[in-house]
Amino acid sequence: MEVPGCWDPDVGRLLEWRGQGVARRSFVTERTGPAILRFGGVGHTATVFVDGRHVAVHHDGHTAFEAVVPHLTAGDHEVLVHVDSGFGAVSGLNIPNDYFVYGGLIRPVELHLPRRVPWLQRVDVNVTPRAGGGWSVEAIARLANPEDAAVSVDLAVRLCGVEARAAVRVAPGGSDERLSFHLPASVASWSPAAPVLHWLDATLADASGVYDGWRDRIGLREIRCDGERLLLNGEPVFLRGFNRHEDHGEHGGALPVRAMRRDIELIRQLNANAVRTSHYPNDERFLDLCDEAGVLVWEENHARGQGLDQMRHPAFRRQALDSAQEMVEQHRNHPSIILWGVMNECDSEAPEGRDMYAEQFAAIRARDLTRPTTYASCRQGNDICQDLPDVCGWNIYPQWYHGGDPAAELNGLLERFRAPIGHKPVIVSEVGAGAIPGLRDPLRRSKWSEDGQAEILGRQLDGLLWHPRICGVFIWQFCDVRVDLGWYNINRPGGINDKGLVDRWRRPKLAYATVAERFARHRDRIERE
Ligand code: ADA
Repeated sequence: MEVPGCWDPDVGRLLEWRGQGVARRSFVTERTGPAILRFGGVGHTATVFVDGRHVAVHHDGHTAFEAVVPHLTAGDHEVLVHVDSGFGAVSGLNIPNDYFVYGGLIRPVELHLPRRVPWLQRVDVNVTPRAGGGWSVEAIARLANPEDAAVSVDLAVRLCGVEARAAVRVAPGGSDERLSFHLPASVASWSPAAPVLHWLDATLADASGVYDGWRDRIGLREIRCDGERLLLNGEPVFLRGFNRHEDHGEHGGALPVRAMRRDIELIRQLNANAVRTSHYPNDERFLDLCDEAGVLVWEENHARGQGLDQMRHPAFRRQALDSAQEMVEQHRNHPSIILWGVMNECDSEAPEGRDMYAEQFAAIRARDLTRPTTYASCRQGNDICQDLPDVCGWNIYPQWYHGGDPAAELNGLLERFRAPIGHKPVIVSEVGAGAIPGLRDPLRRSKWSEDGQAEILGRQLDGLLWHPRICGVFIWQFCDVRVDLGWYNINRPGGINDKGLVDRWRRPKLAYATVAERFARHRDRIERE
């Protein structure tokens, strides 16, 4: 099979295969030294062996991991990845769900053969604006030290023509070293209108010279809550967004970059400015494209719709927390990410669920205080966690799953949650309606028709987009997605969640024009104000 790729796309003999598989590949090294295998995402549990020796295990297909072999002799080698896409004991996050859990090496795999084991593992930046202009930058270098004794090294970080250096003593086991410096106001900031990116370069040197380096692309921008508003670089921002699954009629869950690029083009043509990575951390290459295009991202950890029983799965708590932590640690340098979300529609009614929400928000805040936190709830009146995030997100489906006026439903929730939310920003994190591509109804009333979807979405947006209390609406959803077999008969004709504005091959439905028009009108009026 292709890597990246999934073994169960829409056609082929493995269409229904849920379970175990083995990927095997030989490679040759020309000199003896360390080898690092980096897996962008293996769906969903990977156990990695090099030359028959176990080197790594990782749960969940939506975050990256590394397998390090400190000493590989020159010659022929074999990497073998045991992949498990099965539901059951091994994974608490992957269950039969309203999307498809694809199996295989769904994101890129890299083999690095450095001269020595890297000490400079990564550099993260915290960027904050300075009073009077310019930016304060804190660069946090994660250093490894596999020796038994402390070692002195010179750390240097360069960004936008400014260099910061320090002589640091790295304790055995490693340490985080922080360098702070300022950038002048003349350095271009990052915004959706002008998404300027800068290279950050870091090096590590000892008496023999530079022996390690790190390079990453960053952007200078600030996102924060200000009462009921979200401010981007000090200005209120309204999120007109799409929920997007990594799913495609041709590529399954392993989209090539050209397909990701196309999605971003379509999202921009729809006059949206934001994407929610429902319901898992996304491929880093998609986040890179969002950085470049100035698309704002609500990224969330993996978990969708687990009730209390499913949250009691012995692996759920640990794996959901790992997913949140790995997401922040791996993606925090992406300027496009402006919100960290957790556990879509899990049990936020029970005290046990509340503990898990609180634990995940604490873990995120311990790693990154420069972005607000959020989660999308469908528990409406019974939710007991609305006080926990910085931004509240509500999934509502007026006119689709039940009748009712969209603005009245939102007002009801605002009233109900008045005390716990106070003046926090509120986002409608999901709203939408389904349509079977090609099904038409000249009366625009029939459920599942393209006309009906356009009609309902129009009404939903007319009721919500202009509501003065909210700062964003995310439509469910950008593209149709395949669902698990277990969901086939729950309002999912053809095994598809068909609330997409485009189908699984990105062909637009009628509602495409409706949404593009509403979003454009909203954008133009906000810009005029
Ligand atoms: C939910 C959920 C989505 C999807 C959607 C729907 O609110 O968060 O994953 O299932 O509803 O289509 O009903």
